[in-house]
Amino acid sequence: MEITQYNTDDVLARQLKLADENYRLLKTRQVRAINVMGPVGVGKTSLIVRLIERFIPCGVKVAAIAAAAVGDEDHQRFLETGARSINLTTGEDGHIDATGLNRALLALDLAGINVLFVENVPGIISPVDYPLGTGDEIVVIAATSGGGAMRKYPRIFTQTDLVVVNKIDLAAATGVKTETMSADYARINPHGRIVFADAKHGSGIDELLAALGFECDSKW
Ligand SMILES: Nc1nc2c(ncn2[C@@H]2O[C@H](COP(=O)(O)OP(=O)(O)OP(=O)(O)O)[C@@H](O)[C@H]2O)c(=O)[nH]1
Ligand SMILES: [Mg+2]
Repeated sequence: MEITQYNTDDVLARQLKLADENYRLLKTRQVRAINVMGPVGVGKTSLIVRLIERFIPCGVKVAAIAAAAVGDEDHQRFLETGARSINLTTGEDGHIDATGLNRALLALDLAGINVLFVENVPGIISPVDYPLGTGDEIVVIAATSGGGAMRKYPRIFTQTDLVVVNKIDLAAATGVKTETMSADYARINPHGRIVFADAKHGSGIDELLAALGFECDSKW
């Protein structure tokens, strides 16, 4: 007789249950949580930092969870903004899972927090398979990676209703066309919204805030 160490269905069922617990915990604490996914180096941390810089003067209390295989560079960048932050060491995992987020939520002081950013492990395939219970999701890609991500790896884009194409200041260098990317996304996800940004110089941040439904005097 052959037995396996674990049943994949059990593992997935447990992740879904924990994601649901995370969702309920965040809802009870009135925290709006945003899972920020996307490949390595596209500007996830830079965009989150830009958003935090806009939230803080509006009186919005922000926390951010940084995932890192090793080290805590992004966590340090979040702390520099004045936001509350926690570093989640993810080792060899290609994603944050609901268990990891649950631990981070319990370790993080959520009292008074209105918005929580969760910067996922870099990737365009794996993170979307692991529901976290965050409620909101953003996929970040960069104009520097060429324009084909949505055509070649459509699943994350069909499942996520907000895409940021960052590093748009470098689009001329790579020949990426915003109209083509908009058309690709509209084909894959007619309900989705696409925002073009340059986190280095601060453009597109207003559009991103609007896409998230944020106004300075809004109560989240
Ligand atoms: N030119 C340009 N550079 C950018 C932009 N956004 C980020 N960068 C730069 O790109 C590099 C990576 O940015 P990060 O914000 O660390 O990217 P990330 O996606 O968080 O990276 P990982 O966490 O390592 O996956 C940094 O040197 C940023 O200064 C942009 O819009 N334009
Ligand atoms: Mg980062």
